[in-house]
Formats: sequence, C-alpha cells, structure tokens
Amino acid sequence: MLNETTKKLVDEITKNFAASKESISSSFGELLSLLIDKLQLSQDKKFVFLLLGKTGVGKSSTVNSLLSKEIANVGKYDATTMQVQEYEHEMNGIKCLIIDTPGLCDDIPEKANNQKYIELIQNQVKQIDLLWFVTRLDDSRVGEDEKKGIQIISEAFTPKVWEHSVIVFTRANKADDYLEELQERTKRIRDEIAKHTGHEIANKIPSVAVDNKSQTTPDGKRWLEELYTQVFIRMSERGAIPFLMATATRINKTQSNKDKREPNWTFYNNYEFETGDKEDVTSEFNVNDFVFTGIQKELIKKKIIELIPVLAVAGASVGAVVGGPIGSAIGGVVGAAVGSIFYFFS
Ligand SMILES: Nc1nc2c(ncn2[C@@H]2O[C@H](COP(=O)(O)OP(=O)(O)OP(=O)(O)O)[C@@H](O)[C@H]2O)c(=O)[nH]1
Ligand SMILES: [Mg+2]
Repeated sequence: MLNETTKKLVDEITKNFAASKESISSSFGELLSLLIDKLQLSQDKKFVFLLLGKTGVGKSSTVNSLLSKEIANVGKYDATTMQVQEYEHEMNGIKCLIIDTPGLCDDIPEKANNQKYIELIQNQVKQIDLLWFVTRLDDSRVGEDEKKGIQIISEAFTPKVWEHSVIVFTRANKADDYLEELQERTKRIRDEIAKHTGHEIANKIPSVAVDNKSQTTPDGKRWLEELYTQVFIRMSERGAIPFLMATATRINKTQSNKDKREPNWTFYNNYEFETGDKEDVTSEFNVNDFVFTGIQKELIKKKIIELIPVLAVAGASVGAVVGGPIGSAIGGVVGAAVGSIFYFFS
C-alpha cells in the first residue's frame, strides 16, 4: 500500500506537470507512487563489494574511481597478515561496505592454511552484492596466488558467488597489445574460475579494462561508465537499488550538462585525475559525472526493469517525462534516484 505522504506528493507533482506537459496521465501518477515507495524501502539498505586481488593491483583505486570517494586507502596498506578489512561509507545517505581481503591472493606463509582463511571469511562476511576480481592487464598470466584466491573464495561462498562478479583489469594503458591482452587474459581467468563453477557461469563474467591514471583506455574510450554499467547489471538484486541511489546525483548532473558538451567531445588520453591542469572542452563538466553511451543506457534500463518490473509497462511514458525536474520536485535521495531512472529511459 502506498503511504499518504507519497500519494499527496505524487498528486502535487502530476498536477504541476500536467499544466505544462500533456503526457502526464493518471497511470503515470500511480507508477510514480510505486517507484517512490520502492525506492523509499531501499533507503536503509546497503550494498557490499568484496575485493579480491593481489596487493597493489589497484583494487582500492578502482573502487574510489567508481564511487568518486576516498573509500579505501590507496597504496599504503602492507598486506602481510591474514585478515578481512572492512570500510563502511555513506553516500547520499546510502550505506556501502567495501570488504578487502588482504593476503588472499598473495604468497604469504600464513596462507598455507586454506581452511583457516575460509572460516575467517565465512565468519566475517555476511553479504556480498558484487565480487570484484581485480588483476593487472599488463600481467601476462594467472598467478598461482590468484588461482589460490579464486579457489578459496569459491569454497568459502559456494561457486554461485561468481554469478555476481566482475573481472577488472587495471593499468589498461600499460598493456603492450591492449585488445589482444584483454581478450586473452579474460579467457584465462574465466577458465580458472570455470574449474570451480563450470563454463556456463564463468563465461558470462564480464571483464572491464580500466586505468585509474587516465580517463580512457588505449582505444580512446571512457572506461568509468563501462565499469558502472557492468557493476550495476551484475549486482545482486538486493544491492543494485541502493547502488543506484548512492550514485544518482552524478547521473542527474550528467543529464543537465548534456547540452553543454560538444557533439564529438572526447577526453584526452592519459589525462591525470590528480593534476587536472589540462584545459577541458567543457569547463562545467565534472570528471566524476557519467556520460553513458546508448548501449550502456539500454543495459542499465533492462536491469532496472528486472528490479522494478512495473517500469516495463510504463516504459514509453517514463521516457517522455522530464526526469530531472520531477526528481528535484520529489527531492532527496529518492528524488535523485527517480530522476536518474527516468534518465535511463529517455
Ligand atoms: N598506472 C596505473 N596505476 C594504478 C592503477 N590503479 C592503481 N594504480 C597505482 O597502483 C598503486 C596501488 O594501488 P591500490 O589501489 O592501492 O592497490 P590495491 O590493490 O588496493 O592494493 P592493496 O590494498 O595494498 O592490496 C597506487 O600507487 C596506485 O596509484 C592504474 O589503473 N594505472
Ligand atoms: Mg587497497
């Protein structure tokens, strides 16, 4: 049942918009109410990422890039002991938990005891919404330590854990032959994972090449939106809506800045996030905002419909409505999320 506040709010919004836009119908009002209710229910939920990968491959850097936040320390951690390290943060009022497994993919003596590590992880990790397997693109093989890490995770969480996972290759710009290495390394890692899950699950795990020192990969494409897309569509149902809400304000901004960008606008290769001294073609565009391609928007839309099936029926009318203004009329994190959802339908 819809609560009274939601109903009143929706009435008000639909009335205001009806004056200026004929496409708003009463069924749209109902849809909006359901959407707001669904999002409100997710407001106190969190999403959990579990990071797996050797020391120094760029796990923390990549999560920080995606969430545009210093969530985990970069480069300072010395992984010599077995432990599970958790970083909890709040973004737009949504909690996120990043779990690091230092030592799991490193050759350290303590790891001789697999069973002990499996128990340690099982006791400490209650929920995983997405497992990240992070490795350097410029490393040619799957190391013994990485194989061990894959095995331990599969045993600790059952092989089904790989259904909600992504492979992330860092240092994309350091690879000798980018596309070939991306293809080859993806295959090798999937083969390794397949030893535990079978090929059916393993071959569906997406791989994304990133470079935390650059906005683009060697093919000149932006990687941040691709990472966002794969993370979102691979995430558990439970974690996906909170993730969408946590990042919603950066998606709405994209929408409002859309017209300010030049049509063939492109980022500079090897642009350094830290220096920021190169002149940007769009001074109002923030490097942390997302610029999705049509395909990425479609993939995200499909996942949103899986999460909120009522949107399937209303697809066309949602697209016809201006998301940004409706979002700000609703306000708060729920409003931002409504705005971003409409953006993906537009
Ligand atoms: N060139 C380049 N350097 C990177 C990239 N990602 C991370 N680095 C650098 O690699 C170093 C280690 O990065 P972290 O993000 O701390 O790696 P980590 O996997 O979290 O390391 P631990 O927490 O120690 O296991 C830092 O100096 C980063 O700046 C990348 O994509 N390209
Ligand atoms: Mg780290």
